[in-house]
Amino acid sequence: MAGGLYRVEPARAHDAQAARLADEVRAGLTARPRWLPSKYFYDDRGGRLFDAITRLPEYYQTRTEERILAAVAGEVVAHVRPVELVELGSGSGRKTRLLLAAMAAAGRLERCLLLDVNAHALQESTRALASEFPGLSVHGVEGDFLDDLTGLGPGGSRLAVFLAGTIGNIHPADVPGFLGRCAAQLEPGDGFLVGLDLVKDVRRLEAAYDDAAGVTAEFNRNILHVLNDRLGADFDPGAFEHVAFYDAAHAWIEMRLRASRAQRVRVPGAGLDLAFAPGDEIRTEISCKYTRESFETLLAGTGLGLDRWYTDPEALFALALLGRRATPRGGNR
Ligand code: AVJ
Repeated sequence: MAGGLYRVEPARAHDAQAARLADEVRAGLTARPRWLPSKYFYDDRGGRLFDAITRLPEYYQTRTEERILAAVAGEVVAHVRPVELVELGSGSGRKTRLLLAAMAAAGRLERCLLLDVNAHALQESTRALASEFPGLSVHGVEGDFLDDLTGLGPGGSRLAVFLAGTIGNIHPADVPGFLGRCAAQLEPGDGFLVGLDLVKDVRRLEAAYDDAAGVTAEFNRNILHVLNDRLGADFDPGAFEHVAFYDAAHAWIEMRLRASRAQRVRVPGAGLDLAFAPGDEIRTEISCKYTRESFETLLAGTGLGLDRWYTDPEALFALALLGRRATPRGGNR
């Protein structure tokens, strides 16, 4: 029970975060097509709904990734030899333990740094990890992986991980820039383990985002609850229908909310007064599906190279172990 040290701090002041939310919502809901950043799914209720998704029969991603990770954590740690684990978008942090245990077994575990948008989830997981791993120093940074990476500080003997296929939420055109910024927080020899959902049968993909129990639908509508809570909006989430489909040309799942009737919505915190016609849609998420080839293409010039590619027997999901190269050729801004 002898707990290690832990602390949580915001990457930027809370009023700056609130201003960013208002700006992003204003930009997204006045754009055509309308859209919202998917990081706003994850308030406490959204985090619980996502945890419920991970246990659905249709949502193969989490259990498959966990199986791969359990099999390869030791090899990843032996390859990178890290003293510090950094997790981007850590959420409830379950898979973090597998990696920390492998680092502890190698006798090199010192620090763990978690970056997540949900401060409560960070409080919970940092406290739990500090008590489970004696002597471990755990640091939580409340922020998002697109804007707050520099809050992670410099690398060195660092293994960074970005699991669950969350990189799929980033538009492929923005992935090389994102990877370059990740590389900038790493030193040569450091590792970056990335979870990727793979291209597969369309029915299997679509079922994973439109489950029979309706949990994903409720998760999707939760983003409207978040705008109600944080911006004083008066969305009626029940007046929006869950839409999820695979766009083969882009190789991504797209989730939308579709107005089921005409309605007016006020979003005072973003200064908006919106009119929706029946059938009007808001895009709430893209979740890109990769192949080894399509992902490797995005690595060029990022300062990261593919060291290992791990997958399950059915090739549903992959873990790509990237290594920080000594000579990046630009692309890290
Ligand atoms: C947590 C971003 C990996 O894209 O599959 C689950 C989120 N959205 N069901 C994903 C999600 C709908 C999930 N990630």
